[in-house]
Amino acid sequence: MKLNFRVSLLFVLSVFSIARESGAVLPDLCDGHNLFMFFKDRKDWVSARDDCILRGGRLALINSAETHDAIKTHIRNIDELWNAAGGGYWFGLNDRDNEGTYVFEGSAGVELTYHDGWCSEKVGRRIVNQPNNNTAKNPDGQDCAQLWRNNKKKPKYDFDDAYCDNRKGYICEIVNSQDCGSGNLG
Ligand SMILES: [Ca+2]
Ligand SMILES: [Ca+2]
Repeated sequence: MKLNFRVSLLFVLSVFSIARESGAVLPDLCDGHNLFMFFKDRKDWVSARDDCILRGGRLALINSAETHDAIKTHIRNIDELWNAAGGGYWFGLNDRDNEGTYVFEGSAGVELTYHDGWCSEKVGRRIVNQPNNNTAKNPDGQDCAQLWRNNKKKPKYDFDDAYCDNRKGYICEIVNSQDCGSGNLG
């Protein structure tokens, strides 16, 4: 079944003032039930998670090609989102508790079942696949997932595990949002 993703350009800001006390106002994305909110003020992963919770949501759960493609298209269509702050956008996927076991934060331990989202690229003759738990800059490795910009000319926004302390933009998701129903201005 094809979800009806719609861009909701939120011109009636008063309706959303509680959810938007801080952070730049950027166009949201609605899948008919859940509202995906994009933020370019850079935060580390935990701070981004906490901000999403304060807004009544969670870091986004992206566990299907459909959702991933809709978000990628949304980012590509909107100039402000194209240049990701910090080189990518945090979302809810992480392996902080158990290395190599990826779950979604705020989703009662929902595990990753959509594995095609990970970035895979050719570097010279090698294929580099994410997640790689890179320890070059931190011996603890990489335990928080971003949608990785990855390429200046043709951003991919595929999944990459990154250092949780890095400061990036982020995507919150409000489940069954009232702003995502008949009141949506999309
Ligand atoms: Ca890891
Ligand atoms: Ca990585």
